[in-house]
Amino acid sequence: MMDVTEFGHAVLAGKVAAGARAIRWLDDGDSRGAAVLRSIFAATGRAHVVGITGPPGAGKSTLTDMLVAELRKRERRVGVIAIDPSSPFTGGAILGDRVRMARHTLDPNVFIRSIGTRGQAGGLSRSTHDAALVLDAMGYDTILIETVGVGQDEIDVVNLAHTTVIVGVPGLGDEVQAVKAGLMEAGEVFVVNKADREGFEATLRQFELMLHLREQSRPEDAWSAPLLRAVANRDEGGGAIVDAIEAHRTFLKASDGFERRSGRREREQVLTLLRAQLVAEIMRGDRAASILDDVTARRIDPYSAADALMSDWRQ
Ligand SMILES: Nc1nc2c(ncn2[C@@H]2O[C@H](COP(=O)(O)OP(=O)(O)OP(=O)(O)O)[C@@H](O)[C@H]2O)c(=O)[nH]1
Ligand SMILES: [Mg+2]
Repeated sequence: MMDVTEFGHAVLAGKVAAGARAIRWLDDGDSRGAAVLRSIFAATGRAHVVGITGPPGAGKSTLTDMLVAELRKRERRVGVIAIDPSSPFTGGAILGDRVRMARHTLDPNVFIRSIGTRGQAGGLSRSTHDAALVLDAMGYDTILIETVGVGQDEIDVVNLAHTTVIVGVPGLGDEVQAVKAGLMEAGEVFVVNKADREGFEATLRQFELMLHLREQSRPEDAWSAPLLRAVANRDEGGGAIVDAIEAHRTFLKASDGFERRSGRREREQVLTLLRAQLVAEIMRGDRAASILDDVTARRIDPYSAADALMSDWRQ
């Protein structure tokens, strides 16, 4: 059994087994994960982190697979983090993703991990971020994070990225349309996938209009988000999407945007960890549990309960 320092070296040397173990430890909250992270952190901050998001079934995994192929043509080393959504739309996505990305599993320059969301309650962005750091330390140049754009957790995950690709498709119902409106704010590269499908032109025009309105509403924005088309299951459109992703990286690098985005992410991580530690500490012990019972029984209101817990903790 390697000690933690050796693990750190193995991660930095790009050893897949060590990386996978470190990600698992971090995900489980095992203290060895934090120790490995400590020893690799200084070497991180190089990878370009790219979020791929959109409604369920939009073809995100198929598209991710296509982007991996395109990035490999350009000799980039690629890490992929697929979020397995607990969303009722998409149960069992992991197996599908494995199949969809199967052509890359033997490529030593591609590393694919799935992260589960069940029972994570807000911890999804933390474990995704940790996994991205490990992949970064392992020397992957580009890290693609696939997530379904349905909930706040998923939007938080997208906020981890330097560059976000929003994937739309023809023929979405009103419900998903609303989700899309929320996502429109976040993206830097837009793709309408399934360009072979009926309704494609109409969807493209909707996106054009939304992007036009978006540009008008933020005249100070120097990045003009491109709108691209793809037929991911036929490997069509990947070149232009990777061009756009890399152009955005160049754009960020031309100012201090790249470091600023990563820096914001790390600082938020500190706050996330602090919140978790503080809550755990404050809630330790029987008295905290009995105050919560009092809230359940409506003997004390939540504000008074929080005040009581804080003042207990301060003493
Ligand atoms: N016609 C057509 N089908 C596509 C295209 N891209 C993907 N598909 C199919 O759409 C289905 C869903 O693709 P996925 O890649 O699993 O979609 P996803 O967005 O990752 O799905 P979830 O992760 O479950 O939300 C699969 O059957 C794909 O083969 C496309 O461009 N055209
Ligand atoms: Mg998928």
